[in-house]
Amino acid sequence: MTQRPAVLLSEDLSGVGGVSMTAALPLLTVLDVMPCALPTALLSTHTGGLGANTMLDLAPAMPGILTHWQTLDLAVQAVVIGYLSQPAMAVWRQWLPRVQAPLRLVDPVMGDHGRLYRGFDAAAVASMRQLVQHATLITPNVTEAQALLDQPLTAGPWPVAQAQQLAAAVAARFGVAVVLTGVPLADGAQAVVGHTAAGAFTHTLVPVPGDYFGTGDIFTSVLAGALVRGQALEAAVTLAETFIHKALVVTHRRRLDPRLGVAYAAALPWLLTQIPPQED
Ligand code: PXL
Repeated sequence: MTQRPAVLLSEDLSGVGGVSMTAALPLLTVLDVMPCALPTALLSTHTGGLGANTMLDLAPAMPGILTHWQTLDLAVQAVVIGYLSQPAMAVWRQWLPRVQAPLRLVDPVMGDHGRLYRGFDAAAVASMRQLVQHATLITPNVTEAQALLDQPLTAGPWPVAQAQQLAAAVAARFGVAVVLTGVPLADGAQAVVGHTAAGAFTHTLVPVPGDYFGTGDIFTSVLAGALVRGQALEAAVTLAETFIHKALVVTHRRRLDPRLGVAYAAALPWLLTQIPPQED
């Protein structure tokens, strides 16, 4: 018997809103890896504009789940960590150094557009600074990169050179590869800036209007899946960007409520042509 490469995915399960697990699990499955889902909290919705969400913290259950999984001989090729509340962050600060996986991808979800999300404060940022040191790759947006570096949060727009410096500074401080996402540029375009020990790259894209929830979670899932399926970092970033763009074009054209996430089904056939399922 063989196994698909396992991707340990740990973030919240928000029932409504198209973020985190609900967005990520189908994508990992489509990319023909085996998601191992470790929800960190159960929320009625995400925290961004759908009213008074409930939140059940699942952090106390996480060590037991991880301990059980260690007995299963899973071929864990990647750990992918997204939105975490502080108790779950504390669990991962202890466990991430112990998990053997070639890719440890932390999306340091904390804020956007120059502001921290509801529920995040200086203590959460300090905890995240410790966690990202144990990652191999992180995918902050500009606000999160500034928070990690203890810089004042600004909304942009950004000159490309300054965004490249920001990515380089985060990479140097935490000793990780960085993909800085969603950088707003003065001409209305957006940049994605990669900075790794092996080199740097900058992509610019024309953004789709609207602020759709789950975009970063989808980007990270496709990136992780593509990396585990053997793509090089820059190619995997291009794939994730292109997928999200195609999905957003359709979501926008259908006039879907941006608070309810991205309707990415129409972009899946394209994704499958880029990374087809394995046959044997
Ligand atoms: O998509 C990021 C995200 C994930 N999970 C929760 C959120 C958000 C963004 O607001 O609230 C619970």
